[in-house]
Amino acid sequence: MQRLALVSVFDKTGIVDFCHDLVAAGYGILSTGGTARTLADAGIDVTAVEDYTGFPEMMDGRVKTLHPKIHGGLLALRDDEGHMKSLHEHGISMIDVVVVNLYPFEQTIAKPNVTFEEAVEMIDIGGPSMLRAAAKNHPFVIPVVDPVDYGWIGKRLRAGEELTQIERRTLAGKVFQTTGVYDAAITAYFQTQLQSGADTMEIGSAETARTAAQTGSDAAGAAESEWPTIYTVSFEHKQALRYGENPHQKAHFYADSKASPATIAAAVQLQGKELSYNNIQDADAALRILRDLDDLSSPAVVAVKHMNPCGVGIGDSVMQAFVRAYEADPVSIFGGIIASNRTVDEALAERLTDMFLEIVIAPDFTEGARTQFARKKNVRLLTVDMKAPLWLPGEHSFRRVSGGLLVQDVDVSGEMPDWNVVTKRQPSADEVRALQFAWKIVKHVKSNAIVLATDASTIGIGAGQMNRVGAAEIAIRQAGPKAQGSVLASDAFFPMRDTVDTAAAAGVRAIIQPGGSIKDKDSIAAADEHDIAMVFTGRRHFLH
Ligand code: 93A
Repeated sequence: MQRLALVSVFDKTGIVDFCHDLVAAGYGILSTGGTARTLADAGIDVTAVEDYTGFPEMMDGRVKTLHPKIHGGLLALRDDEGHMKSLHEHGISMIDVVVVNLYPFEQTIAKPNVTFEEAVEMIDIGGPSMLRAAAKNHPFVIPVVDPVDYGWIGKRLRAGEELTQIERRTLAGKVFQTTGVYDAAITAYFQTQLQSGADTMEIGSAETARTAAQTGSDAAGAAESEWPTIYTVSFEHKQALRYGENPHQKAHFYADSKASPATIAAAVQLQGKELSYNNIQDADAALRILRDLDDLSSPAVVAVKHMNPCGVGIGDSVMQAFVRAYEADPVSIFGGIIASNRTVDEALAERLTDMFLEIVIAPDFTEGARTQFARKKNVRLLTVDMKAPLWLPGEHSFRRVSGGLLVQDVDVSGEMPDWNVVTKRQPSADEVRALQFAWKIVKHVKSNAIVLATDASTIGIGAGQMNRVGAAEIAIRQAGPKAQGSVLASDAFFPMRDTVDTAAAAGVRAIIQPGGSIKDKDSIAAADEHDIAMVFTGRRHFLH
């Protein structure tokens, strides 16, 4: 019996050559309208699907291949007597190869001024059905979705060779990947259309902000009703990771296809081992801190361990910034990540190669710096564009909980909120600078968080404590004698006056915190007693 290939492609590139191979390999060709014409024009003997099924293509092509004579021929198990009997009874031929590519849905919606109806018409139904059927039955049917595969498959079949089961399974996997991505694009598009009156706005991705920026609409202020009923997240596979947070956890890295060049997903690695799961998280944390310091417009260096900053320094030069970040906590930086907002030069590279570091991130490295790092092959060097925005307004962050997904706006409020001095003493100019700096850092420390700082560096950081005074005690112990004359930032209000008393005893001179506790007046009284200047920001920065 002659073998059959079913060919139905939107993109006709390469299809004639491939069908020549199939014909030479002894296949008969079944094909849909436009494809059949292309093949016939090229002199290939082709049977129209409608002639084979006895049903015309109808409804403007919406129904072309959706017929049991097609799907029976694709899905029948060749080694199942019952299936073979059914084929015979209904006059169905087995189809051995399926070559399909889909209506270009994504390209269509990318065009300006496309209506919803036009977009919907570009949802391919018959194509994915044939591909999925062939992929399901891949031990017997070869599914070909990617024109890249035409060449080698044509050559093998022409040579009279069978494809191996591994090859067939690989091709089937490609099908499900393709239809999965296709459906994800449709899902995302429908989500954007769920919003009342919005033709072009998308919820829940960077696209929201980009579209909003283009249209001047306020995506970040989307009303409650505009959040989708079904929240779908779609990221593209970027890389397999050796393992997750721990060696027994498998892990992969997925990226936003439109990730800003400022993100860790777009970082360029110049040398070193592959990034690990923990590296990616830590590097991301470092970038987030650095970018919040942007408006200080000074060279800044951030050291990160376990997603918390362990030292942050600013200075007149990148070296000075590094020394300050280092001296903030020379112990914790061991095995950490260093991120700089300025080019790393040879002198700094020399210092950094003396230490054990996992990663160094910067917008650039000088030749001399690269040569220095070349001696330490394991250190991962990353460059990131630090001019492009890291976050766009309206972007969301996600946290998996058992049985659900928490979705919230990213805490992008890096700019200083209006603040309110609540004590008798006003902060001095130096203290104001230090308070602003400490406030930017405390936002990035796991809660409960306390940061002690000068106007140029952190000096003590208390992270992730279950009570606030405990976090303060850790920060103060870390600062040691440097606490004298420093400022303190707290990510959330003081539930009682104990943190102020503890800070005063260590020599802290000014405090910044959100305020809002019913016991604020006790904390204010304590600050006044100790002649501490205290500022309320009215904004909390929990980070868990
Ligand atoms: O409108 S459809 O979803 N209905 C179908 O029954 C059907 N069968 C094949 N689209 C369908 N196709 C698609 O037509 C294929 O996936 C392919 O993209 C395209 C090829 O059409 P033509 O051969 O007429 O150019």
